[in-house]
Amino acid sequence: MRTQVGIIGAGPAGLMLSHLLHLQGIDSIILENRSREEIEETIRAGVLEQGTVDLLNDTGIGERMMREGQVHDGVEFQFNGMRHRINMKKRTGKCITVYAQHEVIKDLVAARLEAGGKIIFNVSDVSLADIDTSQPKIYFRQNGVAEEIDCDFIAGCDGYHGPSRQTIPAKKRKEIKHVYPFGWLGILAETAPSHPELIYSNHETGFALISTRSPEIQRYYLQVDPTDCLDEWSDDRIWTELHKRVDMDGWSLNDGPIIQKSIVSMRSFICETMQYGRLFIAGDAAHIVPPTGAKGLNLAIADVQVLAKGIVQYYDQNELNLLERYSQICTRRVWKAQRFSAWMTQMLHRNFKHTPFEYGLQLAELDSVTSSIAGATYLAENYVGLPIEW
Ligand code: RFL
Ligand code: PHB
Repeated sequence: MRTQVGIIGAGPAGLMLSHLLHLQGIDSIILENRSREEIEETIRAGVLEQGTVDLLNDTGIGERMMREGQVHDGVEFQFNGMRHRINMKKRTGKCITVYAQHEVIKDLVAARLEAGGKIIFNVSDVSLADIDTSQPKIYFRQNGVAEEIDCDFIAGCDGYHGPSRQTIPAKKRKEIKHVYPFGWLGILAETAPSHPELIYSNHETGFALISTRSPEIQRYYLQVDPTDCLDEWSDDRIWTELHKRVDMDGWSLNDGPIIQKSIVSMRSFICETMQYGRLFIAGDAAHIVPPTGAKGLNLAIADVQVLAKGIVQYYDQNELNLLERYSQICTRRVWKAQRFSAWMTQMLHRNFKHTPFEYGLQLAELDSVTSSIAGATYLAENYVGLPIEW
């Protein structure tokens, strides 16, 4: 097989890249090691930055998001038994939209297939070769049969565990990691929304986050020990903890049947260089942020916006300038998102090793940010998404 851009991974990064390239007449093939059903059902992110929403709309795939997604002008922070609202719209002119990642995936897959795009699902043994030449290759197996794709560029959009990043020689990549002593237990519950906006709560027994998915399904998260197992968290224990961390005088969280639960650990990771030869890595393949800032999917989409523009510049003008700056443009913005995500994580989670003095400072920081126009504007600017600095 031959294509202009070989894309590994049908997550938000790979699918959006293929879509953007297609709109500019550039051909790509996506290789995905899971099935279509699996990628369309995996529960992950929920918050889309304004820039992500604008891109989906501008490229013709925002219709269902505009119908079913929920636009939030503000976000709430709860601590010391009080709630404080940050009006993002007023502070920045921008909003966030709550629309599940797997719905974005469904919309992108449908758009690619409808336009004749090629996504090969259920592949195995993907490996990359000749990435430092002008004709890189991807080897893989489909139904057990060995196949090869020759391409001009490879986009490694295969998440943290995919093979792309590992293909960059170890000496040429610097990997920086940080592990937080926190985990998130996430649930989907069948009940009506409890509150019109997201609530991030710092309670003395731990962090909790109230989010939503639809008028019928709600998404809640609890800070847990990252080594906890799901069988230690009965539904009763989850509801007791959630109520304790978010209920207030005269307000109680809606509960209902729990239809999904999972635990994730929290870490930051960044690979410094997102390019080697003709290989460009994007999204979680290149960086991971803790979910407290709601940035992961949005960073993946921003990366491929830069990459697509660089590839278009190459084919249109035979000019490599933007592609050569890809890594620098993206990592600068990724570091800012890392900082914001680490800040939100540290400010909102209960660190049980903290002294009473450190806990007091943490609450005072939340108080300072939410009670100052400058503080609230700063948080809101980052939350709704920073611009790409080309
Ligand atoms: P993905 O989504 O992991 O997609 C990578 C794809 O590559 C495939 N793959 C391979 N394919 C072929 N061969 C191989 N050898 C392969 N190895 C892997 C995988 O099957 C997969 O389909 O990466 P991408 O596209 O970079 O997207 C990143 C986002 O998925 C991720 O950052 C977000 O989900 C993070 N995240 C959030 N991001 C937000 O922007 N807003 C949020 O509100 C938000 N909330 C979250 C989150 C992540 C969470 N978890 C589960 C870690 C909440 C949670 C709980
Ligand atoms: C979600 O709705 O899944 C969600 C919301 C906010 C976050 C992370 C995840 O910070």
